[in-house]
Amino acid sequence: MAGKHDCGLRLADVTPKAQYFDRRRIMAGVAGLAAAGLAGGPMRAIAGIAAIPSPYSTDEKPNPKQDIESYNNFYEFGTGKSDPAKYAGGLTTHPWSVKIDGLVERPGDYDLDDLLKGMQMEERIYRLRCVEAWSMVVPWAGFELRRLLERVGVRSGAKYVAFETLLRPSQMPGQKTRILEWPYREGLRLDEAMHPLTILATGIYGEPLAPQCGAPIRLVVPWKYGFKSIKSIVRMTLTDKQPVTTWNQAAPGEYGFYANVNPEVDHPRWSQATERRIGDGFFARRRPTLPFNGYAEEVAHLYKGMDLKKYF
Ligand SMILES: Nc1nc2c(c(=O)[nH]1)N[C@H]1C(S)=C(S)[C@@H](COP(=O)(O)O)O[C@H]1N2
Ligand SMILES: [Mo]
Repeated sequence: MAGKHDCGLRLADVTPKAQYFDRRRIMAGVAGLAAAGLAGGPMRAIAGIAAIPSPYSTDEKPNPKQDIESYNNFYEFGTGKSDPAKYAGGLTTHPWSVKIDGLVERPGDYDLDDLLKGMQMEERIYRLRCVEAWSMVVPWAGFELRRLLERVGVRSGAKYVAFETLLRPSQMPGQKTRILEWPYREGLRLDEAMHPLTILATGIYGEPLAPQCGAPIRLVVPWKYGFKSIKSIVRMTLTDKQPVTTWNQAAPGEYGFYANVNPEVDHPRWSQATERRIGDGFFARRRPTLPFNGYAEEVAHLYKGMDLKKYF
């Protein structure tokens, strides 16, 4: 997969494309930087979304944008890996509203542009490990979910965050089938949601998310299997009950609520001990899968005392 999208490319090397700048978004990012005292600091991504680098990024080589935007799981557009790229182009992603409700101080239907105002964007280069045993490295642009939760105010008693994807069968042809129960739902325990590794992403390679990647805003939880990283979010609900989640509901014996990447707990139909890195080539050696997808140092403490074979 070498070529012009090949990604020894760092965001700093991307030629600024002034004509593509979403000026409002840039100004929001710059305002955020100034507020954080970082203006003039080591800002890397200037091709669309102003995002500062993060110590949480891996130094593994990111997959080319071409891989990231052409090999997808987004069942709202079909079950094939190339269906999302083929059919998601018609999704209207602006304007976009996110309902935040349940146990919050300031519930409401928030316009996404307003939510993003003043939000410090960061580049987070994370491994993404799908439960199907393939993986990629993605340079996200986004912000910590906890920043948003702090802004809306989590009320005492909240223990989980439930997430929902857009329900719009007219633009999401997969929703006319019953392959899953729609809308797609996911959930996190509150401490998982508040963990600094957990982000809401709005971009990849410093540019707004392609629709097949979950535009305009998606969750990214790098230590969990990819299906937890719900796309095209329209609702977040703070709740005291463990949320019903789509894949757990579809096959509880195969997809747990926790879904932490774990090489020692196999899927009933395949091993989770190794993975195929997209772009490695068909004959390449599979890579060992790491506990918590390599983020154990940051997150293992969240599950202290839990039987991870039971709470898979
Ligand atoms: N709404 C929604 N979100 C979703 C999915 C989906 O089908 N619908 N697929 C999940 C799965 S299984 C994975 S592996 C990741 C894939 O993200 P990517 O296509 O950006 O690599 O998205 C997750 N988020
Ligand atoms: Mo996945």
